[in-house]
Amino acid sequence: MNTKKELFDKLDGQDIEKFTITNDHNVSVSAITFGATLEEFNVPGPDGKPTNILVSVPSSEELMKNQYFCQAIGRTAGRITNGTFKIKGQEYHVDSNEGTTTLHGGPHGFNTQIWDGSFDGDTIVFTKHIDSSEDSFPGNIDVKITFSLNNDNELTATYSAKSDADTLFNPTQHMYFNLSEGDSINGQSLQINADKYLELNKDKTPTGKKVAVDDTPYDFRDNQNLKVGIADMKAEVGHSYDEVFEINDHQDDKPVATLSDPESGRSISISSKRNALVVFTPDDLTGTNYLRGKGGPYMAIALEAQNLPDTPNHEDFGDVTLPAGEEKTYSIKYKVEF
Ligand code: FUC
Repeated sequence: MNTKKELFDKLDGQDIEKFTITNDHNVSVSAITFGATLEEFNVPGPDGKPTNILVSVPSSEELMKNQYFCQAIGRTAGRITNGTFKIKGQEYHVDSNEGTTTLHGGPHGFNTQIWDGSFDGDTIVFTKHIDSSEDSFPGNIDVKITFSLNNDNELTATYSAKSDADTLFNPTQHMYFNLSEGDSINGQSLQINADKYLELNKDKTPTGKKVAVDDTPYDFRDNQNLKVGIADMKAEVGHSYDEVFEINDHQDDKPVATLSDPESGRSISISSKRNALVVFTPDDLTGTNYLRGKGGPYMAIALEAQNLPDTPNHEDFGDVTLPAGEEKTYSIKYKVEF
């Protein structure tokens, strides 16, 4: 194992640092202090040469303007209807950033923050104190995000927070993957351990209804080719994937989803105790060159392990409350094979 710290660039006069961990199999992970963003996840291919399997934006300035590319998301992943929710009967309104909706923690979410970075042994550690006045959520919070890589080729992201008032905490990493050497995900396939997905309103907030995936393009239980899935979605639903899957109860050591690319032989399995996975296959990235200098429709797939969004506005969505004075930690593990 090997670690390296370097200057990535500058944002508003502040240094943005880049931290890299490389394991004994030539797999490496790099994260930058702006947005606690994963810049690189280099994984060897058939010829042994590592390729970055992430969409990666070359400057902090450009990253700010883009679609959360591989950035940390918090306090709450996904959409909160009207930026409104109740905790213990008390109603809160938080800032919106998509019409009346609060998306991915709002306008001052984790992805907009410059984090304090360091190494703890081989682990990248990002910390930040976020004041309630800054992001409009109740409670001043201390957040710690870590990224570690081991010699089993597992990248683990952890998110811990402690607040001085009851608040919400539902973080994720907005990963965008393309496992191939090419510029689209068409040949790749996805398996998801989900019997149900969420019905969404036109503005993509949940209606509260859970729908069975049986006999629909939402059925990824037996591995589905993404090109076929996207074509079926367009024909049957009218758009490509931007969906929330409810993850079935599962054993801790069983992945919730696996993305694989038969051509390069690479695969990535995602393990987490969270009850949701967001799948987003953007068709509007033409004109960007964030996939190894290329860009275009379906150049990557976003996979976001999280708790169901818009909790606590739906009774059976679970609980993402962070009670005052308690520390909560979530983790997401990405295991690559090649
Ligand atoms: C996903 C989607 C959204 C959005 C964003 C970048 O989580 O659900 O629609 O565009 O990421």
